[in-house]
Amino acid sequence: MADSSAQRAESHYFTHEPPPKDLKTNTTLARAFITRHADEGRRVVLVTSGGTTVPLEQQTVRYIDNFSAGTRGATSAEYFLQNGYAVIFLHRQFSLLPYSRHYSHNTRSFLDYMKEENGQVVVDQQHQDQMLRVLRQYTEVKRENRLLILSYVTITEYLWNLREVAQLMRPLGPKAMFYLAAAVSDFFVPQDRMVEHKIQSNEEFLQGAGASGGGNTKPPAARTEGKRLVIDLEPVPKFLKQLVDGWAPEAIIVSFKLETDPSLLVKKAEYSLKKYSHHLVIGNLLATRKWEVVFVSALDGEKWIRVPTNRRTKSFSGMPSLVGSADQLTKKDIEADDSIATEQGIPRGEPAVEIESLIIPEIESMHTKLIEQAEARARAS
Ligand code: 9Z3
Repeated sequence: MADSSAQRAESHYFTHEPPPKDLKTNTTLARAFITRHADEGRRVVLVTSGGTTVPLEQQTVRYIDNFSAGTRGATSAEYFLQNGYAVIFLHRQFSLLPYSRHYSHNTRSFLDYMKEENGQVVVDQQHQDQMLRVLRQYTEVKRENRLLILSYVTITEYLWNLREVAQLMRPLGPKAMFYLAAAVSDFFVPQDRMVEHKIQSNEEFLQGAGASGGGNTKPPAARTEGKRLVIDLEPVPKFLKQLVDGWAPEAIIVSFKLETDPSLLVKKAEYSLKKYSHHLVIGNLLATRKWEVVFVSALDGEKWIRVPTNRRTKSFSGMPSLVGSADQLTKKDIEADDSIATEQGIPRGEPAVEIESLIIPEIESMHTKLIEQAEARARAS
């Protein structure tokens, strides 16, 4: 059978972009983790989380990055663990981690939660309850060995890890799930168009035009022209197609679609579902992502999940006025009808609800249905 264009793009990418140095270590850890949980009949989810960098030089001083702190991924991982899953957490190095996220990347230092008492370090009274809850969950997950943490930095490191781990997850069949929350760059600098050394800004020290790849006639993708820095990126091949068709054909795949224009969100999510024929696209707007998301799936069509107004988490960059703006069906009635897949009848002043606590149970029941369907198909054949 002739190679599809997605297969050709895959093989071109992985022959030209070298694997990360720690790939073997990661795959060794992932293989042992997957085997153990497969033997125990557990569901395993690969959660991807955080941004990806696009280096401009081989000895990288400068790179392109994006906004993602990894909140979605780290928070979701905790709720998957709470729901009994084993979690492979493939995250951008130094982005948020499950459990420790409660005490990192804040305006407060973790030291602010502590005090000295009789020469000992102790957690101060007002944080005891919450920290004890988090610590208990973390300790249990560690004891049961249900969380494997792997990291990447660049887009290429991310893709290599995703492909290798996906292939290792194949024996899990429909018990494997991919939850692709990482904010993945759409554009990159191919290795053979990347200069080795730091791009010079001083015209007196300009380098020759050569990139590393012998015989490449294209100029370096990032270069100075006169006083200007010119960056000419190439598209990252769309690997979702390969994940769905080739790397993990039986797994349940949940992808995210991020937009800033409310009028595009649902259309783009539907387009993605149609194009890749996977199980679920979760659409979110940058400005409202902590309070609402839309599920687009073949199983249930379009379905909004929304945190009630009085239970929303705080967000400095969020824009409350945009909640409901991408919801073409119920746009006008959001305040009156925030009952869709949310907890109801919550009195004012109750603690904030993380939207992931609503997302994960929905996905878990969808996973259950899909596993049952796969088992029924297997029995019938
Ligand atoms: C998302 O849409 C995530 O929900 C966010 C989470 C990145 C918005 P934070 O890390 O933000 O909590 O601050 N992730 C996926 C974005 C993405 O790159 N999707 C690809 C696309 O839209 C497809 S897999 O093409």
